[in-house]
Amino acid sequence: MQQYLDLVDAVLSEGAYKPNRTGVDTISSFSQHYEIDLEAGYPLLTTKKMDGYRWNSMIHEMCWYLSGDEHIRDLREETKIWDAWADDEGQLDTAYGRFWRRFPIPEDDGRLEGESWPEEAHRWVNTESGGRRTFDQLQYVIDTLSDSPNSRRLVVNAWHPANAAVSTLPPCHYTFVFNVQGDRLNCHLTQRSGDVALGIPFNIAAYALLTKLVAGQVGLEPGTFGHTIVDAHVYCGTGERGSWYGDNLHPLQKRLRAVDSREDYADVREWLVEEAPAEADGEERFDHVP
Ligand code: UFP
Repeated sequence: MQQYLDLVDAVLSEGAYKPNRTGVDTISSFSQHYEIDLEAGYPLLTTKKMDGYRWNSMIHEMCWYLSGDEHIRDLREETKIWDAWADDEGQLDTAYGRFWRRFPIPEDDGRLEGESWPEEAHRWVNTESGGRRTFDQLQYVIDTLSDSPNSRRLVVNAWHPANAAVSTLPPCHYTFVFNVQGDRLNCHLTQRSGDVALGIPFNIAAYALLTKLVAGQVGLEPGTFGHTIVDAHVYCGTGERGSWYGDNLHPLQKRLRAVDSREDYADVREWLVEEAPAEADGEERFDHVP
């Protein structure tokens, strides 16, 4: 997928060396954007192994998002990708699907004078155990796509400031917006932080799937996926903790580690654009997905 190769190329050529909280340093660049036409086919990368366990994990993760569960008790039967973030009971404080489907509505005392929130009987409002009221953003978007496809308010937001401030892993892909042009359903994703080698290929696959699912639900064709990544980075395996991938380095990262100068990535870029696609022969890239 040319857009992905261009993205990696842009990060390596425009990016700067940047330490971060993980102790594994990155080459990082600001505000990368690209678009993919979903009508041209499903965007599953070939420069990275994406089948078998990885594909399954992506599907089950999406099912988990759609369920709105705040725990991974069902998900962890299928994939280990979220285990590290959850406790023994399967509870975790990263809330993608929970906020998609059950965004907390403040109690009365959160309102300003004269301000109103949807009433209990409203179709997108649910009352949960303990009397907490929540808002189903995904259902709102799907219903509104059917009733008013030209709406410019088709936003789903997974960022809750109070949760994000204390969460072990606040949402990386934190807001998406649907937009209809003709009979095409476009989706724009904003991601605050993107690991170009490991996370981004899954993020692309997941949102392409979501767009196809929603398009099918509301009788539209999947259109363009637009992706903005605020901090787009490649972990270069240097830093006090070395590499957190152990021996499971992406070939791109192996190349980066071999580069002496942190300023000169020209040969890595050349390899990436010219040789990496040819090397994508189904070889096992990672033994596990952390
Ligand atoms: N990351 C992704 N995509 C995801 C996800 C995480 O690229 O879907 F959940 C990466 C981005 C970053 C790290 O390298 O995980 C999260 O760290 P931080 O919270 O410091 O941005």
